[in-house]
Amino acid sequence: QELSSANLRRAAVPTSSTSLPAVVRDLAMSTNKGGGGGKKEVKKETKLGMAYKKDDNFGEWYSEVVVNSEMIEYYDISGCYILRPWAMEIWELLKEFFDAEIKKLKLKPYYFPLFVTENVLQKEKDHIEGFAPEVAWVTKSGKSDLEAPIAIRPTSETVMYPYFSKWIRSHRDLPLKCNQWCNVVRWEFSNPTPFIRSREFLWQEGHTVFATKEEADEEVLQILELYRRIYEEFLAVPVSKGRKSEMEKFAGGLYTTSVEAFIPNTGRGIQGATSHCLGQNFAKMFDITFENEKGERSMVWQNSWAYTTRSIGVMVMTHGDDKGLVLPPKVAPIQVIVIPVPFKDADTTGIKGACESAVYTLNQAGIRADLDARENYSPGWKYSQWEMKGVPLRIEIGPKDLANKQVRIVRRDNGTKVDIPSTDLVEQVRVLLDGFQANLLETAKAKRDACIVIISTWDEFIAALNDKKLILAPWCDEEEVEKDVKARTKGELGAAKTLCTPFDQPDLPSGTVCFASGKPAQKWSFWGRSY
Ligand code: 87F
Repeated sequence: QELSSANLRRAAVPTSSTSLPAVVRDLAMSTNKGGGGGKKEVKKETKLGMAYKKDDNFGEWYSEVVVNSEMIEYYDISGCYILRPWAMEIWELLKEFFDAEIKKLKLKPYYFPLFVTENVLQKEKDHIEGFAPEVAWVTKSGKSDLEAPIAIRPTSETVMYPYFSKWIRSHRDLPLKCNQWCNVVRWEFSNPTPFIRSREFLWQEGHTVFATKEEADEEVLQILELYRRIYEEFLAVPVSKGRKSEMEKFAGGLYTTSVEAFIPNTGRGIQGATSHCLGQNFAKMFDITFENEKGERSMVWQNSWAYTTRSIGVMVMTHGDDKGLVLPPKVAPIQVIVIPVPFKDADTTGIKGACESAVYTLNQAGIRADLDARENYSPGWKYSQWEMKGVPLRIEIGPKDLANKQVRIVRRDNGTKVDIPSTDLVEQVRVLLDGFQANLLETAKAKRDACIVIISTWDEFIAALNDKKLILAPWCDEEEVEKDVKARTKGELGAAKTLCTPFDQPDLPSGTVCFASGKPAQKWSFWGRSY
């Protein structure tokens, strides 16, 4: 099993390695070299599993969770991280869902090169200007300088669109619907955080081309709905769909929609994914035109949209607790971990057989179950490790369970235990997993909703901001006013800005004024600090 064999081997030879999961580190430092060991010792070790608490030191807690759960290994280039199977398998499950859905929308898979010439990148210069400091360049091969430096894609508009221009000739070539799964590099300078802000990350980028604005508008929302489903149905993270302000939208596009999540512990909003209508800006820049049915030259309408591995980080922040990660069943690489609990002279072989049979039965039913049969670890030690990795359900089978033809199931989210007859295994596990998934979303939504405050004045706004709230405020929708709010809230924690204008708008009684300018309010918008 990948789980920890390497770490376990390392643990047997205690070193100073700080990259070991805390439980393994503690084990390595304990006097009991055998691992597992006496009951007392195990208890002490499992307690030491997590050094930080979510409510006490959120930043350290987060780093500890992603490392100890074996999702992430830190790398020796700042802002770059190793994604281990526990993270990549989640990414693959999300990808499987999203790919199947966009296939229904007739998206085709592409792969464009990683590199782009300076010349082409500059074509987008109006919009690239703000982003320029983040572009990474290759200037040498071996010891010799390249004839001209080439950039590593921070996004692929400039890589793709010259070829869209070449491929699109007539209305019969439309729509063109392209999606690629790849890595991109943005050399960020503000504090890097695994998944949330890294210098290289994984994403899908969709780029589509239509003959009419109506088709483009429709697709923007279809994709946004898929992003909502990724967050809410898979990651159990509540999000708000909405539209970005003129200041926060992608400057190269016509309008930007997004799904926005909120992290109660830090009081920060976080953009979950974006779906842009690019309008005809890029069509002009890259000369993407077609001959319409009347035989006239016409400019295309374009969209682009993306979600990234950041989504995994948002999920970790939302559900994790002081014991480590908590995974929603729909994305858990292992949904059920089966642990034999042998006792002194009990029928060890019988217990192991019952465990194997439980795993087999669950796997046959399409449930991701696995057996932890490692003999050098005590059951208690295994419990903590699988709790740290966030596995939703743990099944324990001991002598009493064997005799009674039952299994004990323990939930990761609330620790409740139930004994169920082995004959009902699949049915009961299904019910528990579904309940677990629903409970995570409900709990997260209740926590998020408890942070939303509706304000009407500047004083209320500042009070709510200091109180780490997600602020819903009546706004005049003027760019100057958003700039002004940014300037007036600038500080160590970062300025407040609009997160989005939710599509789901509360009533706006006439006469309502903007909280910041006193002018007539045009809409309700979410405001706050953000990632
Ligand atoms: C960083 C460096 C260079 C964001 C950048 O959102 C360029 C850029 O164009 C850049 N950071 N952007 C905007 C990306 C827009 C758009 N691209 C396709 C998306 C979705 C996927």
